[in-house]
Amino acid sequence: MDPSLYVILDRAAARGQDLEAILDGALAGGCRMIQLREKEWPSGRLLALAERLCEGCHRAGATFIVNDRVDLALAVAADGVHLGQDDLPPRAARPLLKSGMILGRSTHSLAQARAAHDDGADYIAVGAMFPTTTKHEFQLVGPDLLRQVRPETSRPLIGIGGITPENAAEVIRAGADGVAVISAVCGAPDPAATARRFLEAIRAARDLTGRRRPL
Ligand code: TZP
Ligand code: MG
Repeated sequence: MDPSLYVILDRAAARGQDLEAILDGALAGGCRMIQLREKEWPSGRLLALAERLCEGCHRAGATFIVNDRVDLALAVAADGVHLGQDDLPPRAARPLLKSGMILGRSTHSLAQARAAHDDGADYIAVGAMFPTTTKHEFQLVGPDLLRQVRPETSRPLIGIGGITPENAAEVIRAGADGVAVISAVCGAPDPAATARRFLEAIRAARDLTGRRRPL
């Protein structure tokens, strides 16, 4: 997996824009990690779209992750599942997954990040980095929490929340291996160009930190 730019496709954030078109743009712009996040539609309604998005990712050599729903991730043969603090904990979800599937975990404190590591999460998302209008009741932890978590794990760390091409470098410099973004790409007039701008900023920041991204 290459979490440098992790684009989260969210129908609500896309405001009527076609998620498949956003996916194509993100992939054309160089993104290689995608998540489907849907908080309203039931899984039966989401299945066909999830299948098409998964196929599109795999054609491009990108990783496809499903948010919240282990059953849907398995049904579409996704590469993994992303679980928040209110979802199944990794130790309960892991036995349900096929071998080799990626399990990502959202965290909002040092204690949660340590627990995610100890529970075997394959990557750890840390947020919110900056204020966001996408997630209600977000906890603003800032890049400072990344700086605290970084020495504790060599697993991929991914910053999330309010990240734009302008502030992505700050997140990488704080120790993230990548940035996860919803509105900056789903709401962009040109998702491909936006993805390119993100990746340029991320690569430039990485050159300065000298940190290699994990494989
Ligand atoms: N978790 C913490 S902040 C957030 C999530 C899902 C929302 C990120 O959305 P955006 O639009 O990139 O700020
Ligand atoms: Mg969740």
